[in-house]
Amino acid sequence: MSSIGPAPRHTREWQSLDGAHHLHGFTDPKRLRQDGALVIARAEGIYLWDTEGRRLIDGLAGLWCVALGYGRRELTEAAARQMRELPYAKSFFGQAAPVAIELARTLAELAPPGLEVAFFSSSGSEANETAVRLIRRFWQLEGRPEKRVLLSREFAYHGSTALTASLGGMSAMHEQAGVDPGVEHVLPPYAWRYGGEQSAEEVGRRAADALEERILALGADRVAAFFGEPLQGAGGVIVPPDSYWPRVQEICRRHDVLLVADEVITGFGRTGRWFGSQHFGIEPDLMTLAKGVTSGYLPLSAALVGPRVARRLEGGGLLAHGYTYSGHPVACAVALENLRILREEGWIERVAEKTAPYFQRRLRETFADHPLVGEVRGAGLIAALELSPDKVRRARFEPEGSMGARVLRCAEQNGLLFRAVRDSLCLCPPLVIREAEIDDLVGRLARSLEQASRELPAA
Ligand code: PXG
Repeated sequence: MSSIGPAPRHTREWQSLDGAHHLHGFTDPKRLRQDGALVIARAEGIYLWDTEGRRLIDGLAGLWCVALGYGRRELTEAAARQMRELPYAKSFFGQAAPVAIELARTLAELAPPGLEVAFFSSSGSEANETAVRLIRRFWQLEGRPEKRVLLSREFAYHGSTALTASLGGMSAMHEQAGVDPGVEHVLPPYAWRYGGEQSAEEVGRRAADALEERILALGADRVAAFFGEPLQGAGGVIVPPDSYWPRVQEICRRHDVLLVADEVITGFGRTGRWFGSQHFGIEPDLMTLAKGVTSGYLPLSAALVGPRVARRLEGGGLLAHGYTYSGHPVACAVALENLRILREEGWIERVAEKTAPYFQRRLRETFADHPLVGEVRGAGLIAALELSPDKVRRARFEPEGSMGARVLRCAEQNGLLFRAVRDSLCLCPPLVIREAEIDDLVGRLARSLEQASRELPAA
């Protein structure tokens, strides 16, 4: 076999080179040097293999993105074909590649009505940056340039660029990146954490009302937009109750605040609908997309713009915004092929009808009564187990996150990867996961939770 890529090395050698030369995102470098990176060599379906030949279930679909799972040859071939034909084309100065135009048309067809115009970029962060740029331009053109404040929620994740780190609601990121004075955060509809005696529906109404109070306190004439993930992924899979989004929608309309749905995780079938907005009944003015649009095989993202903003921009002259890789033809070709497969093979219907109900039921029947599991929450093929040392009092582990990290370590030993956010174990497997594989995942998770709780000091 001809060799592609770097010469093989032993795991320890990879780890030592990695520790010396590679700075990782969301990783403590010193700790990584001690522990050594988990070096992944190859993947197929929902499984990864590390350089020791160990097989692991990818319970987070990479980083919430590998919708079709690994090893889909059609995606590889679409990329190779496009690379041979036209490996690069810009979208600046009125140019475009046919694949970029075709992808924009396809997204308009799949998206909720009205969201018919796409601005392409390469990451979720850039798509949200684009949304901010378009929103600011929109209010300028409306003759209301003082509408500039951006609202979002605690525990939101909207990216890691200088502005989107502020736009998200992650305190660790705020501590390092600062918070832009033009961004404000409000209460999320996180019933387990903030509910107390209140029902989830009441917390949903309270969180929506908190948004309105902030708009009123700032003055609606200063507020440009509200950004929200239909359900909050990286914040710990926070699923809003039914009371939340209709009220938020109504508040945004009444105060003329643009509503942006960040569908970077929830887009392309994760909830069992094409978009989380459809699942929760949201009618956003703009929508941002990334991750699942290419199943993560290549970087591509988009901001979709609804009719009100699109019409304004149309009359606004030159749009002074763009990225070198906007509408990159190879990424667009992979996205088109990924969307074709999702559509023609009926994966999203399968998630809605079969896999998601099975996944949610198996998690609930296995973990809901576990003494350390305060709550099992989720929608579609995304879920979290919120761990608590005393679920009646909804106590938190000390320090917060310690138990989540411990279960995660046990799970890796048991051949399962997922994400621990504080003490919420977050699962987001590829959409192509089968029922038997869900059983396997649930079994490994249960074993890991048992092992981690046995390590707990006696109360
Ligand atoms: N919006 C949402 C909803 C996301 O989940 C982004 C925007 C930013 O996308 P890019 O492509 O710029 O990374 C994301 C990304 C985590 C974690 O802690 C989650 C993401 C990224 C990094 C870490 O689980 N999601």
